[in-house]
Amino acid sequence: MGDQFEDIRYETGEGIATITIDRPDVYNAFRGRTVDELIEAFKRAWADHSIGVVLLTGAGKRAFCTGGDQKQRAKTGDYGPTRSGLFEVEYLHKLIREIPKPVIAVVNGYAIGGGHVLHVLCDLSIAAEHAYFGQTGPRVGSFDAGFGTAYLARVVGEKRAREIWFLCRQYSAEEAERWGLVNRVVPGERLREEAHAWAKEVLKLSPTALRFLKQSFNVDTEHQAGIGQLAFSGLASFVDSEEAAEGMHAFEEKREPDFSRFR
Ligand code: S0N
Repeated sequence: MGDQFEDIRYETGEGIATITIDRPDVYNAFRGRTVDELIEAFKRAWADHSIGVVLLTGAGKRAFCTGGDQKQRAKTGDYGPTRSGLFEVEYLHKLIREIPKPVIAVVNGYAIGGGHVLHVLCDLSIAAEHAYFGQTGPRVGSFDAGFGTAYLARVVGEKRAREIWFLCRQYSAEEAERWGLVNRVVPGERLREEAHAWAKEVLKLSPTALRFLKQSFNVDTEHQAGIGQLAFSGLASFVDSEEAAEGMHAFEEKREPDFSRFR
């Protein structure tokens, strides 16, 4: 992969690493390659001693990230080729938690499905006023029942987390702020500036203190990685089922799925 990123951009300056998912044609949905590149970028930011904070965002104004690339999935039944042969989104989740530097989600539009999980796992989230949040798995034939459920419930509470997954609605940035799902909402044109201001505040602080604090926050929910492992094993079987295929094809055909025969 070297320096050649195709699906993301990786930029550094003034102590900040900015990782941008750069697939605006599919609303910054990720395929296997995207996940590989995100992992590489987070590792670089971890290893680079000049970097104190990481910003994760999406290209364009429409989407932060809309999760797994459903067009790729409809075409090949998976998320496309990867370096190792594994689709390593679970490892990406762990990396966002484990990189010992604050990670800020800069939510510039839709944060949906697996893209919603990415922002939830970031330490802080700053959103544009026009951003929307939600999970879609039960509509498109997938689920993230690890950090995607358990950690989400820690963030917004059980009732709200269950609502998010059981109804698959979309929530406005204003509502997300009210629920404690994001830290701050600003007009879209001020998003970048606001994110940089937060990053600069972080950069004034002791990196060692921040490292210990982040790790101490993580300890309390570390067991959720095990739940995630179990859930991803289940998902690997589920995605090959007729039920999951109904969700996948419905998205591709731009129609409502009909799961009634699977009840
Ligand atoms: C974001 C939504 C609500 C925006 O709606 P809007 O504004 O009406 O725009 P659209 O016309 O729908 O979209 C614009 C163009 O972008 C394409 N597009 C959008 N999202 C995706 C996507 N995720 N994949 C591929 N293409 C996407 C549209 O098709 C459209 O293109 P054109 O103009 O060519 O038709 C709306 O777009 C929406 O609901 N998007 C889908 C969100 C979604 O369901 N995401 C997937 C959720 N699931 C996951 O993320 C699970 C993946 C996963 O985590 C996983 C992990 C490990 C192992 C396995 C899995 C697994 O699932 O298999």
